[in-house]
Amino acid sequence: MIKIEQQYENIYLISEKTRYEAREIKSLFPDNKIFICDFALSDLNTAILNDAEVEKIDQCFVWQDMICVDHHAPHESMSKKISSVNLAYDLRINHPEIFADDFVVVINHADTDSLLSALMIAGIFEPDQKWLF
Ligand SMILES: [Mn+2]
Repeated sequence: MIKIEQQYENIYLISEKTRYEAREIKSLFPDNKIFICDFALSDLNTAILNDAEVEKIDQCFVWQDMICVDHHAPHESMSKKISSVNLAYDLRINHPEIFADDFVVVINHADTDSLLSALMIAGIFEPDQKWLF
């Protein structure tokens, strides 16, 4: 059972475990638009590995109405060295329209790329190139 460990503004740190299904995250925030930063969904990864058609916005996969800002996806676009911060930056710069309504940001750990990508997606930190890797 996942639980919310910490909340700051619209950023939620959930308990860390090895696998997450999309529905587990959605059940925590059933009424919200959800951005996931810097961790993977196992069912999304399965779809990617099976070459399923998965919608993308910029370099981020859209899965079960959630936008996954995560560089861990098993996809060729992520095989180069890239940080979730870069994905967050590009999304913020290129797609301001998807941030117009209320939303939540979900992270499952609190290292640098997780926090920076979440702060940028949440709109608390302005996107700045100095944080790119
Ligand atoms: Mn991380």
